[in-house]
Amino acid sequence: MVGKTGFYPHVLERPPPALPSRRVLALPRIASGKVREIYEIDQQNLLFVATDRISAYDVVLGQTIPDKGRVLTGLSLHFFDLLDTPNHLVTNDLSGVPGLSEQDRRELAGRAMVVRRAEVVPVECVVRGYLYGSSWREYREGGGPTTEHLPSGLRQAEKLPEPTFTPATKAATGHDENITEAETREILGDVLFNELKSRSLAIYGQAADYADDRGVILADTKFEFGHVEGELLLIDEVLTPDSSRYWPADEWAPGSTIPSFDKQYVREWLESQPWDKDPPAPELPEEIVSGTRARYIEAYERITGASYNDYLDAE
Ligand code: PZK
Repeated sequence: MVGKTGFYPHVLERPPPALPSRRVLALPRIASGKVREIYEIDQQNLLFVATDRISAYDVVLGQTIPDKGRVLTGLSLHFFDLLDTPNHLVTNDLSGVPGLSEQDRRELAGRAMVVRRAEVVPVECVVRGYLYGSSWREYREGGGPTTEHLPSGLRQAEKLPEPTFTPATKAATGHDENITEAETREILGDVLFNELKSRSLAIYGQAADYADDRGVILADTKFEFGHVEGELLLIDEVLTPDSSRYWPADEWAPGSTIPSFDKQYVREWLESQPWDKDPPAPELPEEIVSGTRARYIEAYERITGASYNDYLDAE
């Protein structure tokens, strides 16, 4: 897609400061993921930070993608605003966050959000509109938790008759594990299950229609929810390329693999290397880093319809 619609020289002209891979702020860190971190501000509020780290084949690479964390945060903010669903966002204005140095504020600008601290629901709310990834593997191998409600005869990447709610849990290995509807109801109870399913399907439907209008397919996505004072809020990052599978509509055809918007460049280069997918991954050449950065920025601009430079300038 970048190859067809071009690079963004006006964006690439201004290389941003690269985010050091794992900065420790003077705030307690309460959670650390492969590419994101959560710090405690106070009893009610957390600081959610998207770093520039990137993972591929479940391995965090040694190089960062400058601006990736800002692109993902910009997309989350865009969708929190667009979706009419209660969420954990308090503000992206960090001026009221105590204990940050001037350097912290510069580095965090555009990549951090103040969010309400919630009681996290222990199930990943995955919605799929297309048959791909782990669901396609289950289907091809005779069926599994995500294929319970599917007809036979579907092909890889085929559009499902209707979007499906296919929850997963964080297994001890750190990998997500798909679970059946019965297992999910066991964990959540029927009332919460039904609420999460209808909220997740409604949000997916709204976002998929929105993406469709921009020539982008939202193949699947993963939501997380949490409770604050009895209210069920959408939390975490939302509808980013890290939590979702976005495809350029003109590159979709059922019956084959589809190149993903953002990481395809990295994956194809890694595939061309003699590497067994055990860490560490081979070092990315500069042109793969800059090409991947351009694709994240293109994803931001295509999905939001706004200029990434304008996002940076507003921060
Ligand atoms: C929370 N995670 C997952 C995300 C990580 C881990 N609003 C919230 N309140 C309480 N807890 C969480 C959230 C949110 N969002 C989310 N873990 C805790 C996660 C990012 C990085 F290391």
